Amino acid sequence: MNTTILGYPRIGAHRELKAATEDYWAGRTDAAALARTGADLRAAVWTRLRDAGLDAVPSNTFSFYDHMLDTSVLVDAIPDRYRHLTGLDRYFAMARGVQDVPPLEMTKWFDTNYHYIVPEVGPGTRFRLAEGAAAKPLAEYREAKARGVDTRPVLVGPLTYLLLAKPAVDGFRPLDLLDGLVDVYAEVLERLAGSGAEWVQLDEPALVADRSAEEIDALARAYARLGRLTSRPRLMVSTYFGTVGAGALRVLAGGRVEAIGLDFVAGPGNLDVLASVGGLPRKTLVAGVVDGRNVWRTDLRHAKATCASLLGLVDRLVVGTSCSLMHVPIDLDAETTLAPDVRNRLAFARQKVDEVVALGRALREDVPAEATVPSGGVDQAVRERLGAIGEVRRGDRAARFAAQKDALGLPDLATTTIGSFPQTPEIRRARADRRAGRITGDAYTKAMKDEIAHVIALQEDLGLDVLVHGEPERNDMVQYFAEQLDGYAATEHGWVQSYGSRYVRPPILHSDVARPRPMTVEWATYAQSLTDRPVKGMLTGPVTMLAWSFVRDDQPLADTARQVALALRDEIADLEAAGIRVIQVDEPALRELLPLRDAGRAAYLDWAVGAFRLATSGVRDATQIHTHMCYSEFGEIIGAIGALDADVTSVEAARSHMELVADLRAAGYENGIGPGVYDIHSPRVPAAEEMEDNLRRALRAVEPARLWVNPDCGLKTRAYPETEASLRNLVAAARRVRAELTA
Ligand code: THG
Ligand code: ZN
Repeated sequence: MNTTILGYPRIGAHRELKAATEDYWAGRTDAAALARTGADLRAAVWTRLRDAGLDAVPSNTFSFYDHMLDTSVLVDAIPDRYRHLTGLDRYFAMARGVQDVPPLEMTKWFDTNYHYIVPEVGPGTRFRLAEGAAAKPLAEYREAKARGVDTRPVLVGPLTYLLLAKPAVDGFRPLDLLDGLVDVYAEVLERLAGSGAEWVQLDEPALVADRSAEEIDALARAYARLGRLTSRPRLMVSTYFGTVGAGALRVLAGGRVEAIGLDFVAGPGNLDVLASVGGLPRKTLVAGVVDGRNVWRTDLRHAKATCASLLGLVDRLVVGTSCSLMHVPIDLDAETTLAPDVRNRLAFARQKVDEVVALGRALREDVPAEATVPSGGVDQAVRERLGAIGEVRRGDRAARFAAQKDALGLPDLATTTIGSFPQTPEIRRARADRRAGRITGDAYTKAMKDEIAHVIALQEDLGLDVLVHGEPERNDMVQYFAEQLDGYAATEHGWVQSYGSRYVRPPILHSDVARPRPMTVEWATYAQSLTDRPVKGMLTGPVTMLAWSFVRDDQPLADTARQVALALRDEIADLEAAGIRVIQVDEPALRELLPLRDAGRAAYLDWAVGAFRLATSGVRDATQIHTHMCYSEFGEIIGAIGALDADVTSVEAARSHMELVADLRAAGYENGIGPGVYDIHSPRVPAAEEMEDNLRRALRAVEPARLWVNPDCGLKTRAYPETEASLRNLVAAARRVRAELTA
């Protein structure tokens, strides 16, 4: 092989996979129809990749839901609660739950916006190779071969699989199951060899995070065992999303695997690590020089130079992508509305395959490769303003607390919601009609204002203290702002899988960011005009605006974050001037961008916190800044929460029994806290007593004036009946606990 890619999007150019799975779940089609769509999608990818001229085409990159879940099924890591089910029913039950059986947990795949289904393994887990279609790498290899494409099956490597698994019982160590798991992988490899597979790709992205000596030993043991198999395909171990650890690379370089994949985009340190272990004089290096995670065209001349600098260090060089292309949209050619100067800078999955092929040819034939020097549009005014901004900090905490108490007159245990209210079919229809030009701007505005008036009246009736306008005008909290900021472009078809059948269409941040006009002021002031109670202005924070977009790579993320922050700072000033007294700046993705290695974390948190403070520090003491985060385990970032210096922070806490409140306090956080008192991710209506218990528990760690009462996230995915009932109980709970405190 001379050229390859590590993986390709599986959702289909027209989101065929989403339609097929959702039709199956709704009972509109049967398993055979779903299987047919799967087979068609796989065949289309294999033939496309072969016809594009790649020397080696991956298989088993398809999935009906998630490749980690597929791996759990492959090795029969099925928790007992799903054992009574079989086949697809069992598979989707593990992903989504069924009546009375909750699903497996889902979490972020490294630092991407993709979510995987977390394996659950414990003392009772006995790995064994699944049969038939569940032995998916085998089935897909044979299926591709029958269609005339000899592929390289891709498996999640055994070490990464166990390092990402969750113990079924406290104290259990998944890595203790390694030997049994490797036995199953050995069987898979033998069977693949028996079917004619020449290569297999084992993905070990866990090797780019900090790893203990024990974990490196486990790596050595696993690959020594697989390497010794007498009948097996050649082994390619791929790492991606960063720089591989020197210890891990030394093990792989000295071991029996035939090829190693390194990411030269997210892991610029890989060149040094490679040199430090003496190169790979007897192995193949798959050099990931085409970015699999971002949408920019590759500077082929630069990539060719990188490859050339590697040639002396390795036996053979293969040109590849930095990681699977599943993280980028499928085809730039499907886009019709992008400005030419932006479009010229872009490459989606299909175009990136062509880049890999072109680069392979340029190296082989030693012809010059085309240089692309990407550069975003410059907004001199924005740069000058940012250069002139000095220290960003708000006034003294005690003074702010007093000023806000005066200005807002809120009770102890103040009640509020996170921001969005249910997005009814009528609201979605109005937005779609507006996009399609079926209704006028005025009719759209009226529909939104009617909804806002309804949400305000409802909240007054419920007795909430700080109201929201409900965000009916927003599709996605990032897309909404991106559409209104200069420097951002939207795609029409640029879907990327987020989890299962849920996809996102990340906007593209290509140039300096500026705010041509206010973005939320009209809706917020309209809502405020309907009530005497404070209405929160609602914004998305700078880190989340970057985390959920494709971001220019021609300047440091920190600089781009400051530009977004400046636009938000202006928006906040306008909201304040228009009489909005409480402003929430959400940062649900703050933890997501945390570097995988310890070494980069302090610098990241420094700019992330700096951007938040730049956005929020321009207000008077009396204006209250809130923030919201969608998780309950803060881990490495808990200290940074205090540094954000928001007046109130709401978090998900219902499922952790409010322990988080004490954790935050212990980490030095002293401002207001709104631990979610109920879980909005299910339609269940919690009793007031349950929420009262949560509040009493929280009060052990925070004083009543700093405790806020709210659900754990926005309500846009819920329906009105359960939302109304739950919020009624929430207000009742707050009132009862307040009464206890004064008694
Ligand atoms: N916005 C963006 N990224 C995100 C989230 C978000 N990443 C993390 C998390 N939230 C992912 N969660 C979801 C939840 C729902 C959907 C997608 C990601 C979803 N998507 C619709 C679908 O596939 O049917 C399409 C939505 C649309 O029409 O825009 O429901 O909140 N950026
Ligand atoms: Zn949330």
